[in-house]
Amino acid sequence: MTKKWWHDKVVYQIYPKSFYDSNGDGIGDIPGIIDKLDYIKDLGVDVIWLSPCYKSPLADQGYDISDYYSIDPRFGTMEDMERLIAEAKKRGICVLMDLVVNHCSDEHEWFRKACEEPDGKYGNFFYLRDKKEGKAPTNWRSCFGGSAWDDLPGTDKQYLHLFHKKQPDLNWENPEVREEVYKNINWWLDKGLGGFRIDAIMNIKKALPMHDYAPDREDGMCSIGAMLKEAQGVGEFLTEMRDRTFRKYDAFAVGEVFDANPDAIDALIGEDGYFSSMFDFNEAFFGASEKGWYDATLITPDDYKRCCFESQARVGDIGFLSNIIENHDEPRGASHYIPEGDCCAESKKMLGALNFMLRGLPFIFQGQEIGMENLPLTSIDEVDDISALDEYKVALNAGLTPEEALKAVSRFSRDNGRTPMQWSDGVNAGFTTGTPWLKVNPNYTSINAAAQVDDPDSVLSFYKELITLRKDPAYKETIVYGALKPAWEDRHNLMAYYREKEKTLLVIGNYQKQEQEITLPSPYKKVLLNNYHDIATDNETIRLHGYQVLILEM
Ligand code: TEU
Ligand code: CA
Repeated sequence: MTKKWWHDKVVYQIYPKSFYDSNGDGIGDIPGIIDKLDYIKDLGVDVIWLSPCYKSPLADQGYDISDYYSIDPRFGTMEDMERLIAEAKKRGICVLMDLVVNHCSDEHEWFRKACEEPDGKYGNFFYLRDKKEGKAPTNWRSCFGGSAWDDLPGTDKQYLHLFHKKQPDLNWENPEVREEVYKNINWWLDKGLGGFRIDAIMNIKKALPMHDYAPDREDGMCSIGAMLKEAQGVGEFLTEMRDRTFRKYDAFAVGEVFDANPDAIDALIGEDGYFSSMFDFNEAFFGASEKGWYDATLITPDDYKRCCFESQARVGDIGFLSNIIENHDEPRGASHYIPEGDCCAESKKMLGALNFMLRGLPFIFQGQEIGMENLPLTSIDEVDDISALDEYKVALNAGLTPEEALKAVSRFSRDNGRTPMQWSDGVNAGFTTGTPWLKVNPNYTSINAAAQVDDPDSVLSFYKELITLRKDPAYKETIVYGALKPAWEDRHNLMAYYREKEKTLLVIGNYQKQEQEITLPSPYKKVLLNNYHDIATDNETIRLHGYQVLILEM
């Protein structure tokens, strides 16, 4: 395998709106990120990914872009962005932006022009169709609820939006659209970006001609999954995009790929893949139900282990997954993957280490490194996330009581990852001097960065140790390139695996509160990391404490 500059990196995802507010308007901003670069540097990461901060009406918090060439004034200016890239570079950190090109905003000038002249040039930038007997052209349900079609204002046509109605899908079949996208990507790469995280990218190819699919809920509609499965030829677009943009710059590109076909791994992230890497969502999507969030099955430690190992086996040494326990769309990993009632510093460290040591690129979402947790909801009025608001309705329609529906939504609401970063135990967790745009998690008085930064036993210090270990010249080759082999795979509530190359490392997590004993096949040489101060062992038999995690050199 040819070595690439990004193979050994650790990425930190920033959700700008909730990271740090530099001017007291309650909204995090780019100057705020610059203020915190030393914190990021100190953590040890070398790449930051910014969720969108382009000009946007923020109908979907920036994933609805109205101008790809400017920064939204709420986040700052283009000069701020350039300064961020330069200041990051001084610290050896490179910046990735979010590439959102499946759709734009209905406030983008392309869409406005399409409304003015549906049969003109810009009409062909979107998927416009005539109504079918007065109804939507197809029975597709948008990802955020309701029909994926809405009236094109001022016309008798409808336009397609796989997401929110303020996110019209771009017509990738039109070469002019693709040219616009490539021009924009290169314009940003010329500014010195390291690359992009690519949003909802597998959605760009639609099955044509468009038609109905079997309804999967009582609303008579179907999720877009069936259509996407039928769509053929996305690879042609992705190859073209790669060759016209990323490849020329040796940029890093990580795709948001759901439902990757196991036969397509090589095409996606192999040596000559469309992307450098793609996220592993196997754990995140475990238990999801066609019916909605209210019907989801909760994941257990054994399921978590199985999902991780399944993904690892599928990818093998073909390429590099990007491993996450959370992001801006997911619940907090600590709340989601640790059984209820067991969330504590030890279990958070265990989960962090088990995920971080997998083969692939570790991604850390802002706040994960201090063990931030889900936001307890007291009322649906506290919810901002458009997806959670829709799922609340879905749950009520299915007959759940408002209390039950709120509970279901609480568990998965995308707001969980979007509450302001908890910097200190000061006012608004030190995030803003104004009124935060989204409620601060009340646990900030105990969970915050200031309290952890000088505490060697904190979750934050543990993450720093994990990053230091990944960069240690003695272990780096093994941690980055080594094969992953599961150990004691059938043991209940135990997740363990070897990483093998120049060295043999054994990662062992006791995924439960109770102690658990294991007998090593041979004595270990060295303890590289331990979330407890001791190991109860005679070197071959180890009595693991509850949620103890060990990284051993064998
Ligand atoms: O997410 C794509 C996507 O499919 C998500 O909608 C995901 O299934 C959902 O959030 C789970 O609740 C990307 C972005 O990450 C997300 O923030 C955007 O809302 C979406 O694209 C549209 O741009
Ligand atoms: Ca601000």
